Amino acid sequence: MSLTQTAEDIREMRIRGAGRIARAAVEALREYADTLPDSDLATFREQMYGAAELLGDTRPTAVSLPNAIRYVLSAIERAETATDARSAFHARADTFIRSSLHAVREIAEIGARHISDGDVILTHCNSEAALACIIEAHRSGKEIEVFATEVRPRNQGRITIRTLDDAGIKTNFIVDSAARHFMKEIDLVLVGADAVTVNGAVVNKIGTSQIALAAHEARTNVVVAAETYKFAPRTILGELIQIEEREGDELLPPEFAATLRNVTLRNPAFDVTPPEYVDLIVTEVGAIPPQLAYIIIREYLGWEIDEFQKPFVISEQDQE
Ligand code: RUB
Repeated sequence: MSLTQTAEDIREMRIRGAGRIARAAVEALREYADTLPDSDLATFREQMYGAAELLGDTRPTAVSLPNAIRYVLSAIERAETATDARSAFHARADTFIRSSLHAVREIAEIGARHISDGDVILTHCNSEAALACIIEAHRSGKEIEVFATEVRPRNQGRITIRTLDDAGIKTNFIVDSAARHFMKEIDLVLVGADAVTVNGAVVNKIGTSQIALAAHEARTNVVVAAETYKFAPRTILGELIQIEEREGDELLPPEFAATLRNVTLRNPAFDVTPPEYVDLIVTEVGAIPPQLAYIIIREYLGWEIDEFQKPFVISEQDQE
C-alpha cells in the first residue's frame, strides 16, 4: 500500500488501534524505502524523514507511532551509504514488525495469568493486546464472561464483540454509559493503551477513565495491556500526551448539526486515567504496577536522555 494511502487510512481510522497503526506505518515506510530510486545517502535520508513526518502526523495520541518510527529510522542514521541505509532500514522494519507481534503473544500469556477461572471481565474499545489476554485465558480452559462497551462514536465495540464471538467467548454488549451500572458484576477491567506516561497514567479510548473511576469505587481491579513501545519517553521531560480531538461529524449527522446555532460538537478520542486507578500494566517483559513505568522507559526503550530532546525527524544539523 502506498505511503499516502496508509497515512490516509490511519487518519480516517480504516487502520486503527495503537499496535496496528505502528505496524502499518513501519510497513509503509519499508515499502517506500524499497521503491525509492537509487540516490546518495543525504537524498535517501531526506526522503525517509519526509515520509516519516507524513505518517507521524496522522494520529497524535498513539505514542506507538513516533516510537516505532524513531526505532526504524535509527537504522539509517548510522549507515554510511544509501545502499547500506536501505538494507539496514528494511531489516530494522522487519525486526519491529516481528517483535511487535511477538509482544502481543507474550502479553497474552502474562495477562491471562491475571485472569481467574470464573472471572467476568469488562473491556472498552478494541485493543488487540487486551483481547489477546482474554482469548488466551479462554483457550487455557478458564471459564470467563466479558462485558464489551459500544464505544461511541466510532463503534469499535462491534469489532470487539465480533472477535469475542468468533473465539466462542460468552459476551454481553452494553452502551458506554452502562459501565458503572454493571460494575458490581465485574471482577476485572481489562483495556489497552495508546500511551503510558512516566508516572503510569494510561491514555486510552475516551471513557476509559470513567470506567476506571467506577472500578476504583467498586474496588474492582483495572489491568492495562500495553507493549513497551507504547510508553512515552518524552513525558520524562514533562511533555504531555496530546489528546486527539476529532471532527464533530462523528457525533451527529451533518444535516442535524447544521440546524443547531449554539451547540459546539466536542469529540476527544482519548482520555487519561491516573495511575491511582490502574492496578497493573501488563507488558511483554512482565506485569508492573503503574508506578514502575519509568523502569520500562529507561530499561526497555533504551533511550538516552539527549534523544528525548529531539523530534523523531532529525534536523539537518543533527545529520552533519
Ligand atoms: C484504540 C484504542 C485501543 C488502543 C490499544 O483507539 O483506544 O484501546 O489503541 O489498542 P482507536 P491495541 O480505535 O481510536 O485507534 O492494543 O490494539 O494497540
